[in-house]
Amino acid sequence: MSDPQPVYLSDYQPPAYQVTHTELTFDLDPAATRVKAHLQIERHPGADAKAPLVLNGEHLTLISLAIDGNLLSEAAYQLTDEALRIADVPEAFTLESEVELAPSSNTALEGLYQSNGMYCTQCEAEGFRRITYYPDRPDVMATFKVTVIGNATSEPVLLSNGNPVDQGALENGRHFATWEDPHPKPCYLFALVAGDLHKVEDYFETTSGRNVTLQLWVEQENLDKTEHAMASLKRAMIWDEQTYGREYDLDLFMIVAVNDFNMGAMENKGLNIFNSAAVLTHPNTATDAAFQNVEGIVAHEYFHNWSGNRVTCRDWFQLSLKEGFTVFRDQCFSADTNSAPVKRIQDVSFFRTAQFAEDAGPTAHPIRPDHFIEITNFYTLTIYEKGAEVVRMLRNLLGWEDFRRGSDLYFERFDGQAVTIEDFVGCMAEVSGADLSQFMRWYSQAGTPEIDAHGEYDYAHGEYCLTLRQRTPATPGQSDKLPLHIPVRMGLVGTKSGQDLTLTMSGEKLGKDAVIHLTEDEQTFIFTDVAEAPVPSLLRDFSAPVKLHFPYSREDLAFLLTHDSDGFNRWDAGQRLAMLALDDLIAAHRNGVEKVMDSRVVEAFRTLLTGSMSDKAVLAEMLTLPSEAYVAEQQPIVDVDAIHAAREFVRQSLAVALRDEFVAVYKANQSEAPYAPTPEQIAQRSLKNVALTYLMSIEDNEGIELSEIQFAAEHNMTDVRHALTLLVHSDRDDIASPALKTFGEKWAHDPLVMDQWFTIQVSRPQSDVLERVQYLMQHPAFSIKNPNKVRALIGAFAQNRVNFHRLDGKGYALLADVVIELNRLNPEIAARLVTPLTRWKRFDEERQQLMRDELVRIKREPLSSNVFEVVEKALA
Ligand code: 0A1
Ligand code: ZN
Repeated sequence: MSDPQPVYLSDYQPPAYQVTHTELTFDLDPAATRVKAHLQIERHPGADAKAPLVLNGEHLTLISLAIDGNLLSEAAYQLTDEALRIADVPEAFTLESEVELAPSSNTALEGLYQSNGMYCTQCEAEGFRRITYYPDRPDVMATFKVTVIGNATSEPVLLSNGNPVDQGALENGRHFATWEDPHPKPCYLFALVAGDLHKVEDYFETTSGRNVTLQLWVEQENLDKTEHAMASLKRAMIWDEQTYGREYDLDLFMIVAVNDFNMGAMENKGLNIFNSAAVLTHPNTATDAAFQNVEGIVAHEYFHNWSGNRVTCRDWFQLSLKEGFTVFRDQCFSADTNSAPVKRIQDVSFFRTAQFAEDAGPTAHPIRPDHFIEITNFYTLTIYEKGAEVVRMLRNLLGWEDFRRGSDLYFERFDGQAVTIEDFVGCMAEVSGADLSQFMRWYSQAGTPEIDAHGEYDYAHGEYCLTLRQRTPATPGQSDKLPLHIPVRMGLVGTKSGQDLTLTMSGEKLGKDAVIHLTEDEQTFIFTDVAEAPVPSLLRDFSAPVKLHFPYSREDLAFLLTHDSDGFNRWDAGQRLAMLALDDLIAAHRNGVEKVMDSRVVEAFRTLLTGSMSDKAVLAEMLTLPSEAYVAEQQPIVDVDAIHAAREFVRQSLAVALRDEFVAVYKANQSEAPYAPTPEQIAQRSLKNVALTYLMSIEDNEGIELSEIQFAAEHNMTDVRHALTLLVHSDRDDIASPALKTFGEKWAHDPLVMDQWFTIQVSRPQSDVLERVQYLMQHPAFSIKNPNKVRALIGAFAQNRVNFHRLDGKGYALLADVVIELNRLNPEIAARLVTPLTRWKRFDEERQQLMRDELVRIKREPLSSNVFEVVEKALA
């Protein structure tokens, strides 16, 4: 067998044939579903009259094929494992086909599959080709009419996109429903759901007066977990009307929850399908983080109705066109709905840890890749989150008003079309008159740009001179990088006044907060009339997705921590201060020198804990140390044990020094109020739980007691889970083991809670974790076929830095074993799961060797194209 080959953006050709209308009939059966397709097809006016018709199709058994009613003999077409080719077709015709497929044995969860007995589909990116022979590409857009036939008892509910137009009983206990979607769509937005589902219904009236029925379909036992998602949906609908002027365009909007799903959710037209973890919440079963996640994902999928569905992507290289824009939209929605600074801090903190690592690893790629082997490998943090940062930069460069005008133009001009990133950026340039040609490099250049900055204050002339130098490190296949257009939002904070100083450049007053544009390799910016020595506050609100290096002293950082007018940079100053202390301690640990805590960090924390900071949510973030993963990201070679030891030392030193303050903060933020996922309550709970985390790092008696009480009170899952985690991660197994047992028994019936139960256990730092993972893989609640379980147990274990990176290599071997098994069952999940091993270059030689050995072992297997692509890159 030859290796899978990449496709290239530069090879793009418009389709020779368009499907203008698609009619499908599904006769559902677990092992032998029949799908009849009736396609109206037209040759593209510009295409060669002799162009063959080539349709994608995989894992299908062809039963019959006809053109304009005439059955085709086998000689009239060619069939391979991946395509159906008909050499000679008229200019316009109908193609009828019938195929058979087996949903019950579809463990890849792409195309039509069964989850808990219920039928559902996942077609993005290239799953539709597992349903019928079709030009499975996003630039083929058709209207759809779909009839679903199922058993009236086991599948009382039959759903597809658009509006229900017919339904009725059939012989043998069967029944049918017919759906019509008037909006032309690419086949990746097709969806079908059939099963024993129950609905919660609500209504929404759009600004122009359209009455929309909103339905959330779930299994019966989950009916009490739908309220938050429904409320979130309505908030998202209003927000998109008010913020982007976008209204919903059908009379019905449906969301379905399924247990087996590869990703978070899917924006199928009018019929969003959700991983149950991304939609179901209840105070007793879901944490605050889960509530916020659900709100964001519901909004994300809803926003796709315009950014993705009405205007879609020409080809999959343009994926960030819909994903970057939609993530940016959902981030702004969540910021508006909750605490804006906290949302930004959390997003950036995750981004700098995980996307920076991706950009520095063997699978680094631009937000518009120029080739790929397997598109499902490109649903990445780069395409999504870096894509959103780039859209955010556009918003900041243009200002909201022009950005909104650009967005209006984009939706209006390209409605019903499949377009490119140039089309989007072109609208932004057109309405604003901005020259965005250099900016376009953000789409084609991979890697995280680094800015080396330094500044000098000239007392005599009252001038501050800031020099910025940019470089983007080489990434695989891209050694030479060009300078990018980097907007740097900044201020100069006066060290005497503690206030932002007015920025004056070349005689022009820019205000107290301004954006300077770094476009060259190196540029110097001279600010005049600077009356006092300043500390620069750079890259405010993380104005560009870059690494910024500035030689801040610890005093500078302590100053910014309390004086910066930008909330994000106040937090960042605290993180930088903690990083400096951690760097020293990592070095001390390595050199076997006694560790000494930096008193400036202790004092900064004391100020925070005893000060009058009113935003508790931001305060909780400021009291949280950079994660081990983030610290690792800053090291040239990751020293797993030194990082863990240093971070524990800082935590414990802070807990010892500020014990009483933490107890006081905990007590001041306890509340008996009934649970609500409001920003105020969430802020209070996070602050309280951060304080408890410090107390538990020293196994303080009062901390243990408070954790036990919090666990037993069963007030809400946020508090219960946090307390249980702290107990399980402490050395007090005498308390933790019975608590885990109680929790596991109480929630044995609830898969989403059991996921949390798995994660809590395998993320503890103690050295028994590997054995626990092996043991839990045999637990009845675990199934390797369910992606949520795999993520909760195996994925979480691979994030457990000290245990996954054990020096005997057993952590790596366990992951490789699971990857090998999943490679056969669910290649998409297998390819994601292998990621931690691909980062081997970042570790010491011994670990490098062990990780490589496992990758080589995986490579010897007969691999799916998904795993092949990732492992091949990792070993290159
Ligand atoms: N478009 C969805 C994410 C998604 C992508 C691929 C999937 O299967 C391969 C499933 C969902 C979103 O952005 O939410
Ligand atoms: Zn999306």
